[in-house]
Amino acid sequence: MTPVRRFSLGPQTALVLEQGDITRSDADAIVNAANERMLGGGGVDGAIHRAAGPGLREACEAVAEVRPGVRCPTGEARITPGFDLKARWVIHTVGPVYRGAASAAPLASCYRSCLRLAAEHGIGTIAFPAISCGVYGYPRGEAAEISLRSCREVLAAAPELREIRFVLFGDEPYAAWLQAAEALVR
Ligand code: AR6
Repeated sequence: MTPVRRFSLGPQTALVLEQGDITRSDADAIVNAANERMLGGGGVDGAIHRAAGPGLREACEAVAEVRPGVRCPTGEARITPGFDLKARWVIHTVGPVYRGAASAAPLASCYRSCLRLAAEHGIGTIAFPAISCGVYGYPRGEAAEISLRSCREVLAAAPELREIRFVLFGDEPYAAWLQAAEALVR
């Protein structure tokens, strides 16, 4: 059995923590921890591109560059269809490379930007990975707290959002999010 825990993040929004592979999620939108070029990479980004098929790469290429080589600046988000995924949408965001306390604001901005896009598209369920917690080196416990605080802050602006899920890959990120939720959420 995959570990799953449910919490309530607001009057209409559930928080679901689960351990697993986000590419298999049936959420309306899954979030990709991308890089600024948005053309794929390793980790969850590579897994999402493989599972979504070549259409995702083409859709990412079509996203306008804001400056040479940058389609999505750190802390921002862009949306594409999900192609071969169960999810209808992929929301690509770019977390910060961890550099201590200065990284908190851009990480919080990722979560807010994703939920803003979700609200604009009437998305009911969104699944996040542990943004920045892989090669970008963010300590999991700090990232978990920032993620939950940021999501809770913008809930009021996303009235159609019924469920925010975190799909955590492995025991350690799952344990970090569970600890943060038990401390911060009812
Ligand atoms: N499902 C859910 N989570 C996953 C999966 C999966 N299938 N695969 C890995 N993770 P990372 P970052 C977890 O490195 O730190 C890429 O090359 C992983 O265990 O994917 O934001 C991009 O192109 C970790 O907990 O993303 C960027 O260049 C979390 O996802 C760069 O890495 C994030 O790890 C972004 O680095």
